[in-house]
Amino acid sequence: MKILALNPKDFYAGWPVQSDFGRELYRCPALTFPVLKRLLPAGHEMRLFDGFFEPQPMRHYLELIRWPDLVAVNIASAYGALSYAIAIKQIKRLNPQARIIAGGHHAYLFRKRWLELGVDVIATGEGETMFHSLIEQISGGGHFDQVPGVAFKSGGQYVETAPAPQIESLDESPEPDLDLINFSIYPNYLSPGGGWVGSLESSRGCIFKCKFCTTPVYWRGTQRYKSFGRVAKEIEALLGRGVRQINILDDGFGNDLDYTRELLKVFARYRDRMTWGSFIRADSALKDPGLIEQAGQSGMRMAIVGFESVDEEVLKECIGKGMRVPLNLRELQEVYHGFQKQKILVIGTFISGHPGMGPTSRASYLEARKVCDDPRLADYMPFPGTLGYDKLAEQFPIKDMFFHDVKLPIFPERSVEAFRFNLLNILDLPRSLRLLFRGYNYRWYLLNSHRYLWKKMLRLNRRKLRDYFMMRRNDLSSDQKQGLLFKWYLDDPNYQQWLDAQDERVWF
Ligand code: B12
Ligand code: SF4
Repeated sequence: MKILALNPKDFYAGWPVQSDFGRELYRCPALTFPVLKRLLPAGHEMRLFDGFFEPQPMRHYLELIRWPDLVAVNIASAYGALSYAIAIKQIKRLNPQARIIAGGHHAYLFRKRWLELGVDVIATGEGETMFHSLIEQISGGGHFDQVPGVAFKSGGQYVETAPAPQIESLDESPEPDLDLINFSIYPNYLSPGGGWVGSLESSRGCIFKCKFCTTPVYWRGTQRYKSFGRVAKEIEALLGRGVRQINILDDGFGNDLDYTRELLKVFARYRDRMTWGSFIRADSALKDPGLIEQAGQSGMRMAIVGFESVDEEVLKECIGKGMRVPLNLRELQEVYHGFQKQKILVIGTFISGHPGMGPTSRASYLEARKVCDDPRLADYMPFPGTLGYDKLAEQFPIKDMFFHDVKLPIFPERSVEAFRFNLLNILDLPRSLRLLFRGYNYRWYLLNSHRYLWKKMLRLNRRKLRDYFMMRRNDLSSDQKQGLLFKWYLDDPNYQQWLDAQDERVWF
């Protein structure tokens, strides 16, 4: 079979700021399909197209989606859901024989909805223990009910097989097939001298149970690790491909401090040939302040720190963050200075909009700015199936979370705080100047995020303006606005004809 692994183009790109703008900040290849490719039975071919980052003209894209017998997608987030839904409809129109399979956090949480939108089979968890037999069944015309960990429709009925077992150690996951990745679309941005960004998964899952997070649900509360030998082997393979920056993919990086210290020793062996970045919880750095120095000396140049809030009560009650050490603003500032000393760029992520949290104001922005180089605010996004959802949904009406745009309030009484906060961030000139003169990684990050932001903002068209003004209307609820977007993009034959007739470049 010919299999196309696909990240679709941005068919719906919110305006003026794209909701999944955050993806540019951590630009790197996902390892989903490089891992799955290793699990293919013999005789099948897989190609990967990363439409998030690869600037292919529409004509090539349309040829590409006519090519496969099977399209595989990883649907991660509500921000991208509409673009994925448009892509799925387009594949069904232009290549009706192709089957579509999907996995990932969002596909798992909304499996029934995705099946209604045209996906044929949903993988409900780990690919390592089911992908091989899924491909065998599809190519042999067999039945999906023989495959563990899938959801599909049979005779109009929804069917879900028993969950696929999880591998015990992450060393059992095959080494990613790097041939699948077009590294040239991920340029190294943490150090001068060129080269590419590569990705490394040293652990999978997370032991914490934050109320909003999909990770503990998707990975069933587990966190599994790779051995240090395996990590070193993957680093060497990446360096051999011209990679000079490694982005760690772990959701739970730093959770096991003993493991992390040893891992940093492995990274240190390669510090002359690579820099690296990672997500990390604020309390990991607080618990072991020596960790930041060790990380800096092993080549760390970027940390995305999940602060969520600097208020301990909010963290406990609204987010369920389960901090291992009490935190206060002064200590967090010290952690930030520790990162600064090591020339590690700190992107701080915060959350707003939960009904128990106060409104996020300009003062909150200024406070957030004290603990990081670049504060980013995201909406509190309660997905059905996550640990805090049911209780919250009993107390408050929540908008349909299948899709999200930062301009749509999730709870009726809230406003679009994240949208405003991130605009403040963009307009914050002193912050930009500080970044500009601090060092290569800071400067590149600043210039690249502005380049991406303005590029997307200037790509204005009639459709984007229509969406924007519709979303500003006060007489419609978030669900009604969302409904209109879906109608305009999924049910309008004029839009579909226009899309299928495109030839060269399209300004999404
Ligand atoms: C790399 C990455 C990205 C890259 C994607 C790169 C690319 N070119 O595809 C970039 C930076 C672009 C990105 C963007 C975003 N991301 Co992201 N991303 C990741 C990250 C760090 C790694 C993914 C990965 O490679 N994992 C390793 C592989 C091996 O694991 P996997 O993908 O889970 O795949 C396994 C199984 O899930 C399963 N599987 C998955 N898909 C499929 C499909 C099929 C067909 C099958 C059979 C099996 C299968 O099999 C695989 C092997 O077991 C994950 C976190 C994580 N640790 O996974 C977040 C994550 C997926 N991202 C997330 C988010 C929120 C986003 C953004 C919204 C961020 C933002 N604010 O902009 C955007 C959304 C983009 C969009 N439009 O959808 C969340 C999603 C959860 C959620 N909804 O809350 C995650 C889980 C991080 C988190 N914990 O918050 N991301
Ligand atoms: S620490 Fe991070 S990955 Fe782990 S449950 Fe909380 S938000 Fe999710």
